[in-house]
Amino acid sequence: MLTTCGGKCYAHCKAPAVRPKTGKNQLNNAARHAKLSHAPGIVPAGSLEGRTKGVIRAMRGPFVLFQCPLFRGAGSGDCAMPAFVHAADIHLDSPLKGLFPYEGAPSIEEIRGATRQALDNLVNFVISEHVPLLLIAGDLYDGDWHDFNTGLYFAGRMRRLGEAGVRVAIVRGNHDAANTMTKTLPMPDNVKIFKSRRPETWILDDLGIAIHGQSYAAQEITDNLAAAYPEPVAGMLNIGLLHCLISGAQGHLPYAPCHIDLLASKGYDYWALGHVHNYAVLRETPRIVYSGCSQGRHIRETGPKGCVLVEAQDGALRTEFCALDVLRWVGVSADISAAESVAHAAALFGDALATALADQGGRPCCVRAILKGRCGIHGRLCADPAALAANIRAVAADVSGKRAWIEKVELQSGPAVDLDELARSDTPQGQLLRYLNELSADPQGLALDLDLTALKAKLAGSGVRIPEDAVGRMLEDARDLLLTALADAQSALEK
Ligand SMILES: [Mn+2]
Repeated sequence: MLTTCGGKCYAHCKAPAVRPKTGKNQLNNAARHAKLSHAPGIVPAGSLEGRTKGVIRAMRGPFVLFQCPLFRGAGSGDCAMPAFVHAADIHLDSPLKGLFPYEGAPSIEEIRGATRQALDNLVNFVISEHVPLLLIAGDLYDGDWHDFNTGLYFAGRMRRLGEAGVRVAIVRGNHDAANTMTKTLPMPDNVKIFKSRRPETWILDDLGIAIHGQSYAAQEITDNLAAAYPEPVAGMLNIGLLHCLISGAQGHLPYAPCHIDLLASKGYDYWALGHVHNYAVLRETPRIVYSGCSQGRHIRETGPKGCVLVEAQDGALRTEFCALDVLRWVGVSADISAAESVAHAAALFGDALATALADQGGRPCCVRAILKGRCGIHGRLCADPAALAANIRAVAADVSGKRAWIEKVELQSGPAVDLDELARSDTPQGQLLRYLNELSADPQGLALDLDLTALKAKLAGSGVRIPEDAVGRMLEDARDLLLTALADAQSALEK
């Protein structure tokens, strides 16, 4: 008989005995994988008819074993747990940006198709964890398919999940909105893509899960989609699946904007969000989560990327971030104030790189090298950026065993002189510094006659902004170069 657990446990007590329709082998597989803490029991099959569709069906016959393959083991608890995986922003077949090959860089072959490999990692993870449900919260595709291979690849992976008894719920986001995708392919039965006209609810009776979702009809959805999401289904684990920007977040396009309190007030248990590419748990109760993207694509997407494993037990949710990325973008800062030569600066960076790589699980990394500190050779570093980059790349190839790609070297160091004292001095350097200080006190760049109007017009609507301190930083670079040139001229005269 089906037992109950006082209503504390989501779904488990309502779970019918089920088996994959493809037969005995899969039932055996599923039973082997299932790690139920409840002892098997027997229920009449007639009680199992319901709205359950897809690959899972109630067994025919008068009685079936109460052996549900769809729940992960409960461990020490007294109820089996419905579990699911939340992913988003897979951007399948999106190119990686900012990787220019050079001698000693990792093999381009290894990282080609990184977004596909990350999808494979996701599929393997879902199967190996025996999770019955995968959610994808928008931007599965990067845009309209170049050809059908992108769709065929995805459908093939979904078929593999279907064979393992996994269902997949997908909403479209701004990148793969209904009207931007001109090509279509039928997806296997285990995949549900939510409609874009209005929010709908997908009820998975056997899991005790209700998923509410709505796809983007067009790229620029500025309505608050969440506002129209339906009421929660009583007695089920309710999940909101949504591609949106929570108001207040910076640096992202404001699509389907909504306030976090609105989501919290819906009465759902979990909000699976997409759009922001960083993993973030915005609220614990109810759990409101951005899974982040599954593979970083450029240097603004640094750190581990992956998915979220969610388990429900005794009415509470437990979430765990799991990395899936095959290539990681990392910013590595090194203090080079002790550097006495370009090679020495590169060696100091190599030490910092070795430390940073130890945390990346052995995967190849794309590294932005950031050099900081006041040092005597700062001017030399500024004057010959190609030599600096070559030294850094050589050290990186050495330290990483050709597993680290130097995407760019960013020099944030400064000269090892007291600039304030120098500015007060009656020297050419003092005069120069006083003039530059005047210029930097003029944030509009009027004295420099800087006219950025044309540039700003070109950038309008692209989401790219000119950093507010750009002029200040240019002046600092000019200062360091000029001070180096003056020092060089001085030492040449003294010789
Ligand atoms: Mn995205």
